[in-house]
Amino acid sequence: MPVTVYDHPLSPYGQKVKIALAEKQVEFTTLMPEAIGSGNSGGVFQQASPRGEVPALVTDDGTQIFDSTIIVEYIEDRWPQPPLLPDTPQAKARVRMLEDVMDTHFEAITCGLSELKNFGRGEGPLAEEIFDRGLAQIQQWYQWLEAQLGDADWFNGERFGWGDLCVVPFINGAAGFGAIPEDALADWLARANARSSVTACREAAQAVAFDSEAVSLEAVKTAMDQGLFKREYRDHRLEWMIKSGGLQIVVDGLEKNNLRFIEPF
Ligand SMILES: N[C@@H](CCC(=O)N[C@@H](CS)C(=O)NCC(=O)O)C(=O)O
Repeated sequence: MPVTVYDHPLSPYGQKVKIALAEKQVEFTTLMPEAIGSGNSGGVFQQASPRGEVPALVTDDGTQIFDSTIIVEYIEDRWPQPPLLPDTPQAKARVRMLEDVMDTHFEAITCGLSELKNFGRGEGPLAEEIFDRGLAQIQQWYQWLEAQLGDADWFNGERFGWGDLCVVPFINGAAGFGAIPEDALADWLARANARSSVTACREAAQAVAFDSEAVSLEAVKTAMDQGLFKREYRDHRLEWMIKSGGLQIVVDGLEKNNLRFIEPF
């Protein structure tokens, strides 16, 4: 059954899905939706993911799924071996809480840092202040994560699994902004990054990040002004920007019409 993942290599959510499929040895192809980030992609992707978010999973039996958590749940049900979740109800719940924290609280920070650094939101000392606040928040989450890991080799328990694939893409993203983990978390990251499923995602992300270095911030800002990007500020992202001091950034984005919320679909 051919499996297609609509994806952007820099999306940590997309990476969760690709790591899960690779760990299960399920073959898949990736497609980058046209005009991703504009809210106007259209086609099969938009049908599968009416919020216009990557990842979306599409198979030739008509399966169309959006949201990384729901997709990984499908993958675990559809291809149960090897299991990605740990065995006990308590351990499963612990992993699901970890995933929720990474998907909402943690990603809100890295997404916000990207808005400031890569998309040119905000300017001058305020942008720098918000950026530093984000880095400090990441350090607090690193402490929480270290406590979650304890003495174990893996967040999932005895073997690499869901508890790890839901953390590693986000920490690699944060490290890209200079938030490098230390001690036990650094050791865990090195172990996780050594897995071929994770290495493949990092290489794909680095290839795109390298390309985008050729694109100047000025060019990105011009594209933003022309409405070519309309970035989604759903849920936790909006909360993060406001609570970290960026209310004016939200107001400016609404005025320039280069950020979006979800409409009924
Ligand atoms: N809860 C969703 C979040 C997916 C998401 O936010 N994806 C981002 C990329 S990291 C996206 O596609 N954004 C589209 C946009 O900004 O227009 C999931 O787990 O899949």
